[in-house]
Amino acid sequence: LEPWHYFMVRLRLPGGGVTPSRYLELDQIAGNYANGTLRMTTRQTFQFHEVSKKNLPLLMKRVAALELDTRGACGDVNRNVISGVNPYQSPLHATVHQLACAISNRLCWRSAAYAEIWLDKECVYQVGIDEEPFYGHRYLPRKFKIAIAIPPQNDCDVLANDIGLIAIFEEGKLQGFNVAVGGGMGMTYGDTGTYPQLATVAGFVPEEQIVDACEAIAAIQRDFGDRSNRAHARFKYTIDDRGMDWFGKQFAHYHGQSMMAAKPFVLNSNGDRFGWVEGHDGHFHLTLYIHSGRIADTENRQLRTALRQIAMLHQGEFRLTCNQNLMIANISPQHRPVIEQLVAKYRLDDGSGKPALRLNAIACVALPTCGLAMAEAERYLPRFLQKMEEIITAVGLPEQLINIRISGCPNGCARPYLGEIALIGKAIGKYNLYLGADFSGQRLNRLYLENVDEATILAGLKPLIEKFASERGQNEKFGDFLVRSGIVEAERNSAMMHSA
Ligand code: SRM
Ligand code: SF4
Repeated sequence: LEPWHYFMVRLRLPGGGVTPSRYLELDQIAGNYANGTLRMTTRQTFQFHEVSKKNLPLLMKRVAALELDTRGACGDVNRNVISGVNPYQSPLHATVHQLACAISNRLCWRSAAYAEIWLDKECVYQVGIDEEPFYGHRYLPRKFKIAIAIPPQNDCDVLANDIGLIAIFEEGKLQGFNVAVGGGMGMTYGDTGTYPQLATVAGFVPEEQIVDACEAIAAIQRDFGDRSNRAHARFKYTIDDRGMDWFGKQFAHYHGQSMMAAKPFVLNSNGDRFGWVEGHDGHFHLTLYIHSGRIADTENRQLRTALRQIAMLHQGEFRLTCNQNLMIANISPQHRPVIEQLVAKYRLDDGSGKPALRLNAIACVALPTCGLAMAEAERYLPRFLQKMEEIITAVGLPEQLINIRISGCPNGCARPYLGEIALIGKAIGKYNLYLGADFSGQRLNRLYLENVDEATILAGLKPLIEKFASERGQNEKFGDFLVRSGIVEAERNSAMMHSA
């Protein structure tokens, strides 16, 4: 008898789109080979959970039959390139989406071993043939992440990535990208050499060079990243150890020319926009709030059934956001009423209900499937939200949006260091409370309370929310208020990580 192992499988889905017919197949795969749920992630793709060893090859073949794959969804390679843009919104958005796919394809690993192992293809490896012209035999020192934002939206938390591309456009025409480097969220408790960090804007690269530029930057990390210590192997440490001047010189060498001076840009929010939006061609797009990205049928809500019904009628696309939510994109005016009926019938959440706190709340998977979890996250979020909603409603602010992030451990899969309020797991029922990020993904938060239970967290937050309600400036956000009123310090560096 073998031990009972099960697997998580994550798709590569650059830019996060699937057709309704593919969605229906993925839903069926989740039912046949996984735990009957689909999980949308903070990097815009689907995960299947609890896939048994027996079902694993069957699942992989079904995924391949959809012309989808899992290459680069995990491992020490470039990961899913994320870009919260909806390509149907405007020609500019479509171009940016195509670039996300082009970067993903350029940095996708090529080894035929994938097909040999999962798709029963014959071994084609020949000595002397270079299967991986970019990655070579050793791939990258660590995972590598790229995101693209179109200002003023920062719905992908662009600065949390190894490479963050910020689109620069004039009169609706894409000029190129400001390129930020060295972002990342993960840290390890007790290891002060590890820290979350926002990427630094290094300069501007014209549109036609951006795919090459990303390859050049990934090659710098491939050649200089730390291969001796995995906790120090992310690109942020490669850059911090050597400095931005060093990076600039390496970039000029690897890319063949220097970056130009960065262009001005403004980012004003890092959440999703919910509800209906009309695109440039008169088609509609509906973004739904999905609690922690989990598509499941439960006693209270038949979400999986509802989305299946929509997929059977919908002729546009399903688009995953970088915040675990779902957009039903490209709905013709004729089809809008039928989608509206299904949204109403299944009581799907289009963001119009109050309190509004849940709309900017993200939790990572954590228990029971994540082997690294120290505390609950996805399963704890509803309870925490309910408690916070009571507090925010009592002070008369049911419409207030606050970025709330919960991660079950300091790896930071919910990008918690960018939460105005964040809980990061320490032990079962215990969290570190971080406060004071901004609302646009451009300021990290600070540790406020360490290793505390729910009662202590709520007792700490209640007076702050009350103070916010009575003393906030017009349109002031909670995180900014905490900084302005001196409750948390504005900026921090790695040395400040462990103190309030
Ligand atoms: Fe993550 C590892 C889930 C986004 C930082 N992450 C894991 C693993 C695979 C646990 C493991 O290695 O055994 C988790 C699987 C849990 C499960 O049961 O499904 C896991 N990460 C997730 C997801 C599903 C969270 C979610 O609830 O949406 C996200 C999937 C992304 C995707 O589709 O590719 C996810 N992970 C992130 C992010 C956010 C982002 O990329 O925007 C981060 C922080 C950004 C960063 O990388 O710096 C993140 N995950 C990590 C780390 C820490 C990396 C580090 O530099 O220290 C680990 C652990 C590791 O790599 O050793 C990790
Ligand atoms: Fe698991 Fe930690 Fe990532 Fe949450 S943050 S999914 S607990 S690795």
